[in-house]
Amino acid sequence: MSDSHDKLKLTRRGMLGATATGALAATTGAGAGLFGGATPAHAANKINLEPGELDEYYGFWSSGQSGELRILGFPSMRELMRVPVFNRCSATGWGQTNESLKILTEGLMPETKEFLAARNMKTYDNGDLHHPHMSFTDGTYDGRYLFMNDKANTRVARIRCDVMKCDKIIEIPNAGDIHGLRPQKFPRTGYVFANGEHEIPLVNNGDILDKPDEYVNIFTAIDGDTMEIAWQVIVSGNLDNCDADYQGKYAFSTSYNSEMGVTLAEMTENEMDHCVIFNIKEIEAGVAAGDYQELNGVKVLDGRKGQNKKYTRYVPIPNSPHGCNTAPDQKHVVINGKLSPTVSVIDVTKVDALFDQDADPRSCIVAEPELGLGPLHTAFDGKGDAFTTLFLDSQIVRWNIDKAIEAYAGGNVDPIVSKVDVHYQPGHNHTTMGETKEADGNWLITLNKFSKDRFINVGPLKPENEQIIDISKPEMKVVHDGPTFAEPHDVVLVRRDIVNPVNVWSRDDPMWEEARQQAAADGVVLEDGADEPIRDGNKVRVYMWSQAPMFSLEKFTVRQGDEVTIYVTNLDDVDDVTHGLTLSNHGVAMEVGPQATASVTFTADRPGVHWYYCQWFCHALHMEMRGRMLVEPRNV
Ligand code: RUQ
Ligand code: CUA
Repeated sequence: MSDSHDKLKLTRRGMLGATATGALAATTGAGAGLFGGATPAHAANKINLEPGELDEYYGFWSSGQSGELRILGFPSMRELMRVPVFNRCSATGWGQTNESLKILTEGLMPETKEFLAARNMKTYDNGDLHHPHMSFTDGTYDGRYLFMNDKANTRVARIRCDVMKCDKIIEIPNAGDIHGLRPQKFPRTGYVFANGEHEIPLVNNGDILDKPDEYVNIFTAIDGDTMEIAWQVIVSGNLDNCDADYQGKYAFSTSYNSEMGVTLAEMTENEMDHCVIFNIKEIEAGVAAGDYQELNGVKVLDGRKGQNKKYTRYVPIPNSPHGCNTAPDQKHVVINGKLSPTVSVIDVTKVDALFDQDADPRSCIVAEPELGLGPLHTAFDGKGDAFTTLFLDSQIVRWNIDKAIEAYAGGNVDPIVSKVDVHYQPGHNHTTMGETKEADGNWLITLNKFSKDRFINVGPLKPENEQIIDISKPEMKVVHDGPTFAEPHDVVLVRRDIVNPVNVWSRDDPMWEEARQQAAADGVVLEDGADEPIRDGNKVRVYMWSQAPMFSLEKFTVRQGDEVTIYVTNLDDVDDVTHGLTLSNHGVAMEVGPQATASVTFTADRPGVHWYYCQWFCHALHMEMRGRMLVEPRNV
């Protein structure tokens, strides 16, 4: 009796408490953020989400040498999805299904295909994904695509944001190891700009080896709609990071090795390196006028120093600059000095004069504040402040762009607003919507290369540490530590209303067009499946559908040595009912999303009984969702 009495009292107290808090929230106008004991912060800057609450932003994360893209909810930092791109994926069969292998291989150069074939490799197994960026329309994200580079194997990939799957991967000919990557911001993407980082001979066939002064570097413009190479420009020095302006006129790339050195001493010899500015209209005119050589099917223009062509200008920058970030004010580009404690601010309206009147290339620089040691990347709040990572100081410095310009012009003002310690050695940082003209100034995330003592120890290999900083007030505050596995370089934070993926695939999707055509040739409709395998010499095609909790085939029989292709079409058209097919002891597994078709090809060279089963828990009878492949021995 007294028990339930207490419970009642507690409940009543709880209710009263909630009501009282609610009333307080209503009177202070703080809104829903105060319910349920959440952080009593400004609604826009609430970091702790209650179970069931949704994030305000999508975060699209690179994963460096893991080769995938990761989607996190922001600011909760809940990992929502991993999208395999340059890696292989055990869960989804990326790198194994015919559909993914087509995407992974069709854009490779012929000699790369030969190289892989000679090693019995269907595709590269690794990638180094540094820079994911969303497509733009009119200076802000448009939710169509994400583009990203692979530094390890000189590739660029695209993800379709409607289904959040990679649909194109191309190898970039003539260039060495794609690093910096940015989409054109205006009028739209348009071009995707990609920097070759490591200089190589222009024709890298062994004729030129240890003659670094004959190496070149290549800047590439890709057509983001077709994923074909539009043009390339040969440059002097190497290329690190890049960005585009808001006028659609120029792209900018940093170069940490203007010396074209190959040893550390050679690479860091010069006090000044440079930022290369690419004149898009002049380059297009050069292409139209035929001022290029064709190499590996690509139009390559010469924009090296001393060519006196209007394709490029070289702006001297101290010293080994790294990050390149266009501000949401649509006017300024910040070049981050790395070995210099400064950043250099370019005014894009002063760039025309470099090309039209051959003005002093440094005349486009309107500020060069000294910020601290090791400036790598800069983000923006859209209200005039910039946030630069200081790798060596392990700090974020907040500074004001207008004040930096005033100081550079001789004014007696300090552009630095505040600094905050981060843990440790920050590389990229990013603000919410910060690389668009819709930067909202709510949050900054810093991607720190070292975590050291911030988490319980997991052995010699430590996670990186990503920290969220509230930048809504002049004094910045670190409000979250988040460990991550190797190695998120970069991230973009996109307002959630911009990203609208579907829940269920469309049966018309181009992803399985080849499966559709093969089925038609076999007189089969994918959605109906076939009762018996279709035999074509020693090639056997098995068509089945899945619908929770069964496959249409409880068994099928093949002969030892057959090359078997299994097509599975998922007839479920319910949100979140993904099936899979794992074939035991064959290393075969694939994801089949609702209304999708997926296929996998393998050789059935193990006689006996082999079960296949669904590896995505889909139904109360999920365990029963299985069938047998019977492999007849060859000599029977
Ligand atoms: S880079 S830590 Cu590969 Cu983006 Cu600057
Ligand atoms: Cu289908 Cu589990």
